[in-house]
Amino acid sequence: MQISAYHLTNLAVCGAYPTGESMFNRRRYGDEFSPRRGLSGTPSSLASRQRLNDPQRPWKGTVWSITVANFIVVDDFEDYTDDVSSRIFQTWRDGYGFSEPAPGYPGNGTGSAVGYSQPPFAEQTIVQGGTQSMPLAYDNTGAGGKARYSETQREWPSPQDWTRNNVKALTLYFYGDPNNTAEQLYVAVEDNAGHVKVVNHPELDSVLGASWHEWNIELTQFSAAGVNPKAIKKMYIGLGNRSSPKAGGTGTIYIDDIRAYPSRCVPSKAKPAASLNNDCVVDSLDVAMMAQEWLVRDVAEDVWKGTFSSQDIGAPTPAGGFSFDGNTYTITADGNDIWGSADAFHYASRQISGDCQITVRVTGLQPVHEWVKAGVMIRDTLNAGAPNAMIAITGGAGGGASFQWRPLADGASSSSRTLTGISPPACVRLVRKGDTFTGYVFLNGKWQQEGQSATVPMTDPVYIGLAATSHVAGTLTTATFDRACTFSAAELHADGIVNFKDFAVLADMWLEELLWP
Ligand SMILES: [Ca+2]
Ligand SMILES: [Ca+2]
Ligand SMILES: [Ca+2]
Repeated sequence: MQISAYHLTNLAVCGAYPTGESMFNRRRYGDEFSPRRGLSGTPSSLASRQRLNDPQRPWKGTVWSITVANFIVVDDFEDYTDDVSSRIFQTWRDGYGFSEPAPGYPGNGTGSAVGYSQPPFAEQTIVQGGTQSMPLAYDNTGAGGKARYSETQREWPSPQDWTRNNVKALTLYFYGDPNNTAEQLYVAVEDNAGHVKVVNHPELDSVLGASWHEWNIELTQFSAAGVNPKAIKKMYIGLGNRSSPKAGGTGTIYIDDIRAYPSRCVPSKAKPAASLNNDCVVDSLDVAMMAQEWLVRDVAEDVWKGTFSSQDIGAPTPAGGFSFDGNTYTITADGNDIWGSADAFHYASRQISGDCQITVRVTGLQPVHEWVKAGVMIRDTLNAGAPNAMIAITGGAGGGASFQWRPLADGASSSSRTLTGISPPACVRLVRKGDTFTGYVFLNGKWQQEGQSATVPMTDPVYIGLAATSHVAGTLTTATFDRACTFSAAELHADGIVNFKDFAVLADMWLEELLWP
């Protein structure tokens, strides 16, 4: 069952009107379309307006399929222009303010700057949806008070009801930059009685990632703090600490697609254990995925039977480190890169002979560079230019993961980066069979091979273990790992093989659905 959308199929359009509020007053991009008033109207009334392919001159015809997304658009940043009456920083007010139209706005006193100083004022390349997003520059280096945090606010002329259509969560997308100073990203809302609640993003480093991040906030976080969700008057987006400002740094992030959603499928927040295909319902798709894994067995990994020793390879400065607390393996690492003809990184490894494999989950990786790397490696020696093979999670580059290898000592490195959409937490596996090395990423519910296998001759014993490099000489990154990956998502009954016992668990959860919040 599709729960986040209306599907209209093959409806005859009996009456079409060229004027009035209609779905075609809004833009359509890709397969998604955002009605100005969200869920206004019923599927049949929406379908009866106009035909898809010419919003200016509607005619009667057949609508084959329309999907109307099930959310309220708070702001998608598509309506701002370079005209004096509709510039982005006139709605999202910042520290700079503006002079026209009169009487202008003197600025909110914080270190924020919304939009660019020259047209086009909105960002038109780095966008999550449509053709525009909001650049939000921050400068928390000021002398004190408001000059030490950066905030933009939007005020609605009349209070907004954020309970209509049963909405339960606020979602926004943001995009960072590894050159940013890490500052706390927050969203605050204020009701018409002046009650304000600030919600911080859970990760301080979130503004360093050069990719779009979806941030889901349960609306009860605001209402539980006394903010009336039926009368939202202002929304703030900021960086720093607005209640106790302290000196910080600078940077720029981009904001797009601020929406209010009813409960919906958010697999990263909630899904039934037996939904193998990363949606929120247990159905035939999951049976099909289990069939693909049928009788797959767990493989013993001897690497975990010993203890790791750790060292810097290639003499990076400052020195890195390694620790294990019984559950989490942590590496701090400097280093130019693991690439080219010589490497600089931190390596926690042990020696092993013969065919072997290692599987870990990279649970966190501080994104100090888009090519920061953390993953599993098998290496001939501990020399900087040693032959090696590695499957690494990155800071976003290469689709988020790279399988790479250096076949000859002090020779060039090669890589494969065909899988995309990968970010921590992510499971990776490296397998050695003879001189053949194969890298895998666990993606969309199953293990997927990254590119082709590589041939890297090595002499036993080899070094196998965990590796990380910051890719920024002089700057450390922190990578964390654990062993929470299963050999198959279909292993619902934990006995080391996918068989009827796992199917029994799945059948027991048949058509179970879990939405968030
Ligand atoms: Ca947009
Ligand atoms: Ca499913
Ligand atoms: Ca099993």
